[in-house]
Amino acid sequence: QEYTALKMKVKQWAEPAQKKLEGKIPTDANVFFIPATLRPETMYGQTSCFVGPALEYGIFQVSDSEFFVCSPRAARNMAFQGTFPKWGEFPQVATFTGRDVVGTLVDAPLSVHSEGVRILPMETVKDTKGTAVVTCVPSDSPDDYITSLDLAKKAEYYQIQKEWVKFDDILPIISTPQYGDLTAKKLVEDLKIQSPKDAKKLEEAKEKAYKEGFYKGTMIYGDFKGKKVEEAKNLVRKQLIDQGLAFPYAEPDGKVMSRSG
Ligand code: ZZB
Repeated sequence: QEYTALKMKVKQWAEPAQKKLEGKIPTDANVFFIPATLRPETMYGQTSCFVGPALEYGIFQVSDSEFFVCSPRAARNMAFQGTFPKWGEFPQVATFTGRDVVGTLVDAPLSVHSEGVRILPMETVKDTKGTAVVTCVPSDSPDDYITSLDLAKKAEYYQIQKEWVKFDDILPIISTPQYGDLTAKKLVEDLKIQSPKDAKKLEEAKEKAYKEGFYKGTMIYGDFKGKKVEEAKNLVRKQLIDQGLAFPYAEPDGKVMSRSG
């Protein structure tokens, strides 16, 4: 199983990021946050995009006008997968922490939120997996659901604006026999998950959501409405890649191979 690396174009930088970037990239450059996802069929339901506030991120130059934001580890991997023009090279033009980019407004391809979504902090993002950028789908990812709930409840503590979380009415995109139209919400409630730090329960919820969603889920939103998730997954992925909105990304250590679906 391979990740889909999504291209979320920056529309407006948060101020601290803007300052660190000054003079480092052309003013008309296109910069993209690159979340790695295993669920391309859920992209309609994106409401925000997470970074680890304490983690280090780089801006990497892909061409004269195109730059990617992700962890240096992920950029290195991409450099051996043909993402950058020169094999093995991943020119880094700027560095910042996740905290610096919180509040940045980015485009979320396929999302109902066509006005864009905000970069928000998620303490549990690991920089040993994917790109350390995680797109948030609270309808189908228990981690995203509980983190969004926590951010909305404690906006002040997290130094964000409550409106940035977009948690008020979550769009149902996949229906499953066991968990209904909002799989993540149902599992968080059933398993009594209280906080984004309930790691063990969240792992269980994620496994259950993956299984039920992949094998029993039906799309109830988007271009492939009515199709089984098993089939829609690759159709949405291909559509995103064909439109230049995503590209394949693999982890070299084979960890992602263990995941079915
Ligand atoms: C959108 C999405 C929608 C995701 C969903 C999941 C679900 P896994 O299964 O452990 O290999 N992710 C990616 N990178 C990271 C990271 N560095 N730290 C924390 N979380 C990360 O993880 C793959 C999924 O975990 C990815 O797919 C991403 O969230 C997140 F409806 O993207 B996903 C039931 C899960 N549903």
